[in-house]
Amino acid sequence: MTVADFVVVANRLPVDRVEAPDGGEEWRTSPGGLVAALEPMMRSAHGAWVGWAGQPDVELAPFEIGGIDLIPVPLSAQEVAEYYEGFANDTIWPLYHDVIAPPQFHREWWEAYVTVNRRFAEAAASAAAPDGTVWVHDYQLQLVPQMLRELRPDVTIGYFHHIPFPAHGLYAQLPWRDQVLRGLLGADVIGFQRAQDATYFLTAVRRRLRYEVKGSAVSVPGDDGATRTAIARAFPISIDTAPYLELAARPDVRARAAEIRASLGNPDRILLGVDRLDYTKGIRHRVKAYGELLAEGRLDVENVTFVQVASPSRERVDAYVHLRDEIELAVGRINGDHDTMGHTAIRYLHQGFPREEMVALYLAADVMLVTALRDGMNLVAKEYIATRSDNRGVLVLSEFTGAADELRQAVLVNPHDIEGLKEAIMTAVEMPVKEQSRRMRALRRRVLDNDVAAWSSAFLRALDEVHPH
Ligand code: GDG
Repeated sequence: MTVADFVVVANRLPVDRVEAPDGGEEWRTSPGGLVAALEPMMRSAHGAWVGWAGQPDVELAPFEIGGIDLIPVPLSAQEVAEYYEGFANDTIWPLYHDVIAPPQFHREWWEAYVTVNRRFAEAAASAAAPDGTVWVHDYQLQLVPQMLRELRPDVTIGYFHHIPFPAHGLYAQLPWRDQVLRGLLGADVIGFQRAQDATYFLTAVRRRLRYEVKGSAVSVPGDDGATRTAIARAFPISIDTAPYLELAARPDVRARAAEIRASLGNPDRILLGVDRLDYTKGIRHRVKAYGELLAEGRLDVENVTFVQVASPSRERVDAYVHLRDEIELAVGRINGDHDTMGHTAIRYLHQGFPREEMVALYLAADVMLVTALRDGMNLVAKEYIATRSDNRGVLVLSEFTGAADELRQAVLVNPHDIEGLKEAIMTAVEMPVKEQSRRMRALRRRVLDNDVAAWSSAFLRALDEVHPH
């Protein structure tokens, strides 16, 4: 049995099962920013990661990869449908993203969520060393902090919420609103992306549970009559900048960027969108605005192309199936109306790509369109900025992303306002080089000085202040 001083708990283990050279299967670490941020800590403290391996109905023994102990939590196919696709992705996700899609409330999904959260809490409780630290991640596991505290009152517990926390009027719709607040308050530090998210959470705590709140500190009453303090505040997440800087400087990646431009007919301007195909990302709004600019003759396919990468996501959830149909209908119409033999209006790619190709796309793009209707942070915006070492390029950024709190020199937009979005796209397309570099310089400073390592150390420092060992 693994006993670790530092335990990360997340829905997914940071590994993917891939085909081995001998035709069998092997594990490969998935190159997420979270792994990169936590890796040094995982190695220096004896670290373990608790999570689902991604395959239903498979029981796996703990294993080690790259110096990190991985502790798989099994999920049955029914639990994947009810806890993950159901409660996490069809109840909490839409509710917390301002009900852009209607959240589905089902009691069986909630029961599965409780059962699975308990399984994660038990796995973390057995993995943590006496007086160890456990860092729980994201909306799939909101009950784990309290469940873990009951099992292991000696451990220090952090929780980070990667998505928005909604205003009280929306949060109050959740039939299990009090249980979820109590679940989160099991943590010593509850981290959010933006100050606004922390404020909404603290308002819900005050209004629903009537606990005393002073600044970012909540007095949480215990069974024994004593109270403990939980801190709720913002820790804006970032990216691991080093691999983006390296890839952006690599000659083969730069050559690939030039090749992409050439294969699109070397247009004067390439616009780019990169998103999981998700209704929160505002892909329809950006396609609509762009289509109108073409129809009005303000943009011309002879010299402008829009590349939209929409990587497949949550394909078994109904709302995502409908969204894909809507977007593909809109893209098909615009291309039908405006394509010429040599030029396309929208190059739409419903595919995932390796990171090298993503960086080549970022390098090829003159304008990056991030028009989310609601987004916890949006890392794509930060990745684009990190790759722009020549200080060229323009980021169009929705006000409703966490990133907008930090990236003030972007062209900020309200994506619901289609006329405003069209103006923002034109401003970006026509922006003089001098203005581009003035803005990009400031944006790059912000992103390079505040990378994911700075984020994780700020969070762990706050945890240490509340619960010093
Ligand atoms: C959640 C919150 C918050 C996408 N397609 C491909 C690909 N990606 C990569 C991007 C980026 C990541 O996936 C997406 O991160 P985002 O932040 O943009 O959005 P979510 O997936 O919704 O993430 C969000 C985040 O958690 C972190 O806290 O910022 O608000 O919703 O890194 O580059 N990567 C590759 N191929 C693809 O096709 N290689």
